[in-house]
Amino acid sequence: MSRPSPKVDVASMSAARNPSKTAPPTKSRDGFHLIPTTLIHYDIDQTSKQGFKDITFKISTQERCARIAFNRPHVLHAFRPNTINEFRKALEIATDDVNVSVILFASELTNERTPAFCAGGDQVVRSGDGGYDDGTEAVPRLRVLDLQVQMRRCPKPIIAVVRGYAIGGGHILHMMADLTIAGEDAVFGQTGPRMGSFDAGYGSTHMARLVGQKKAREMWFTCNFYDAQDALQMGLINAVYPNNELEGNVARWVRRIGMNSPTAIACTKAALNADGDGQAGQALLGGHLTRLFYMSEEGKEGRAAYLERRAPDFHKIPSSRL
Ligand code: 1HA
Repeated sequence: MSRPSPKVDVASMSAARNPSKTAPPTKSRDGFHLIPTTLIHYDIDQTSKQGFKDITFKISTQERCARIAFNRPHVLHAFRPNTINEFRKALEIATDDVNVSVILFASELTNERTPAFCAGGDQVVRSGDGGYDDGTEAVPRLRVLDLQVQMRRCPKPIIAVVRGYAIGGGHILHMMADLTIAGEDAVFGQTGPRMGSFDAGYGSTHMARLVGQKKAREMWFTCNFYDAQDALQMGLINAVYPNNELEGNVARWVRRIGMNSPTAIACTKAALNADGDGQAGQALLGGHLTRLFYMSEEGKEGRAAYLERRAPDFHKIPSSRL
């Protein structure tokens, strides 16, 4: 089903044009500050349609944006197997939706509970048989590592929007997001070594790539917590805004990224991940490359020659001359 094309405020890019030929260089020349901070309106709510109980899932057609949010405020959005499986399904839908350019990971806040992005694995359903058991899987199982990989392979930028606690496995999910934008009440940390858990995968290695080896060891070994300014300083997050300005500023980031080339973004995301993801990372980057090559004259000549039962003549094509 096709939806109306989004009305992106491209004027905010050219409005940054300065007619002077001698104006001093300035970072505001990028026009970012001109992009509106009006809140994103989500016109499609898929939460009930998909039967989601632990998350909400909405799409804004206008802004080309999907929002997947934890919705277990009574446990500070700690996740159980069902939560993660719903997240995985919503992320798959958002990834496949050609009308979505940016995906937000967030949390639903209520006045009755401390603000939180996610407090990690739900310890109430943690099983002594390895994994977590909420009765939705045949055996104790928590597919959060699969969700992490799915986030890496998603060609669209994922932005974690963090209010309050991002702890344990919840902290790792924000690290796995491509960008993190936080409210000033955000608090980040690992608790595994204090309560009998650890993540020896991305939760360790990606953290070290983000904040460096010393700081990563400090976070894991001490289980200390860090506020939003600490996190910004150590390169764990991208930006901090006053709580009441967070949503509007996230909208600005969404609009800016939504204006940019989806292919350029997908390729740079794959490239940035490739060195850490080994052959699987290179394969993803290679997939983007092959898609582009199939659209080239050189690629098309190979197909045409095969179908026409003749030898290909690649050298007649200017772009083949390396
Ligand atoms: O390490 C892994 C994994 C590793 C490899 C592979 C998969 C993994 C999957 C998951 C994880 C982990 O996530 S391990 C880390 C699990 N998370 C935690 O250890 C954090 C536990 N929570 C806290 O330390 C604190 O709640 C807090 C510092 C975030 C906030 O403290 P505060 O403000 O004092 O709130 P608190 O009263 O503790 O919590 C509010 C309510 O939320 C409580 O429920 P209530 O007594 O009101 O009924 C509390 O029990 C509940 N809650 C908070 N976090 C969790 C939780 N319930 C279950 N599980 C939680 N994680």
